[in-house]
Amino acid sequence: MKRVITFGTFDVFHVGHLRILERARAFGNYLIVGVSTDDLNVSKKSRAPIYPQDERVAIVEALKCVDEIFYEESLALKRYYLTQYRADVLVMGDDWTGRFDEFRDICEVAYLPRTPSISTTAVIERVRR
Ligand code: C2G
Repeated sequence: MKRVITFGTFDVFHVGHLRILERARAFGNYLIVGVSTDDLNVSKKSRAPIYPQDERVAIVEALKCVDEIFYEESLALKRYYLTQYRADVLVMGDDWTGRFDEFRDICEVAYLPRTPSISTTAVIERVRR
C-alpha cells in the first residue's frame, strides 16, 4: 500500500484539478486530499473562494480517484498532516516547486506539470466578460 497525499483549494472545480488528482493517485494506490478551508484560502489568496468549503469537499470526495479527504486549515501544519495521514508521497502542481522540499526527510515529494490553459482565475474572468 502506497499512500499519496495532495493539497489544494479546488475552487470552481475544473479539468486541471481532475488531472492532478488522477496523476497523484497513479503515484500509489490510496489518495488523501487536504482541501483548504475558506479561511486558509483568504489568507493564501486574499479572497474567499467562490464555492464554500463544504461544497468543494463534496465534489472532491465524490471523485473515483480520491479515497479520503480532510480540511487543510493551515500551511504551517503540513508536516503534521503528512505524519498524521502516514503519507508516503506528497504530490503538488509545479506552481509549488521547491516549496515542500523540506519534507523529503519523511516522504517522497513530487511536483507535476500543471494542465495548461486552465485555472480558476481564468474561468472567473471568462464568466465576468
Ligand atoms: N492545478 C493543475 N493545473 C491547473 C490548475 C491547478 O495541475 N491548470 C493543480 C495545482 O498545481 C494544485 C492543485 O491543482 O496542485 C490545486 O490547485 P489550487 O486549488 O489552486 O490549490 P492551491 O490553492 O494552490 O492550494 O498546501 C498547498 C495548498 O493548499 C495548495
